Amino acid sequence: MNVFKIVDKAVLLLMPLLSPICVIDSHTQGEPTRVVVSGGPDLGSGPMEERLQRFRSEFDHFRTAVVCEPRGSDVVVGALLLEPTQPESTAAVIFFNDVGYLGMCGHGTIGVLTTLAHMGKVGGGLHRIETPVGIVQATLHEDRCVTVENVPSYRFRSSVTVTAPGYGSFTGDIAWGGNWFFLIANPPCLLTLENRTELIATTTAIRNALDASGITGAEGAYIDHIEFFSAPYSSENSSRNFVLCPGASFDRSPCGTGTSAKMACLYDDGELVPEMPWRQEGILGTVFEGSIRKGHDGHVHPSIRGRAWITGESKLLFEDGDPFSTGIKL
Ligand code: PYC
Repeated sequence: MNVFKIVDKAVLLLMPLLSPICVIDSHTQGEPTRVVVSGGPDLGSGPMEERLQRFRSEFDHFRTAVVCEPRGSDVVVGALLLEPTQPESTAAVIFFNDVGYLGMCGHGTIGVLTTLAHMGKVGGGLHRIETPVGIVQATLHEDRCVTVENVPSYRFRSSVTVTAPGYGSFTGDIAWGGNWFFLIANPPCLLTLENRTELIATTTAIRNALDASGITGAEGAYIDHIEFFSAPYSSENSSRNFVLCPGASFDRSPCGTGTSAKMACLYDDGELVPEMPWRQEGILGTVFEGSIRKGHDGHVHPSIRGRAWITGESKLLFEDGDPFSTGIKL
């Protein structure tokens, strides 16, 4: 299904970013997603990893123009809609933020499907969505919630200790949920919005310490998401989290890929079995309903369910001489 209009790369190179870019904004449980619905670069028709590579090397200015200030901010996750590589897929998407690219994005996938429904491009039911790290299945329900069955997730290493100078030692698990996470059970303070400055500083120091110590995900992958857990504030929920995203922002939602990584760890510990509900509360108190399924491939397939709300439809404009047409790199 062709739901996109693509601006030829040559046009973009001749008139960098002068063409309007149409976006639809939404938030999923508080976390924004900006879907680029037209005016995006032509990344070719190759495999998703190849398109991501091309985005990164030839059109990174497009990423910064769309999500960085002054048109966006560090909390906005962008989603570039692309023609899928397989006919049975509804769409392909590459997620990005102010500092780079995401493998997968749970809240963003809910935002993408809700946006496509808002545009009248898709109806209820099951949709395959291609991402650079694999295909996810997203179901649009009658109540407008979306369930995302994420890519297979797993714990890579357990009980890893790292010392963040000035902040102390932290022991956590390294897990994959479509992005790389370091998951820590003992936060230094309550997981509240009021404590966000301390939480951002501590998780940033932990991420730097992991990097400085050479502690990585599989095949040397940089761990760019740091996640603290505590008991939930609502007795209806299973746990509360705070997630530092790549860069300096924190996830306003309970983080779909972070919840997936957490459920993979719980499964490994024998604390979560297939089909058992896991309600992950985020820093705003909003919830992703999660569960896992054990696939025929032997892997844990996590699902998260949440809802997005459309917040705007805009045309991003680029006037001649604008010193910040490609965004402010903070
Ligand atoms: O929901 O997976 C997620 C996510 C990642 C970064 C921000 N949100």
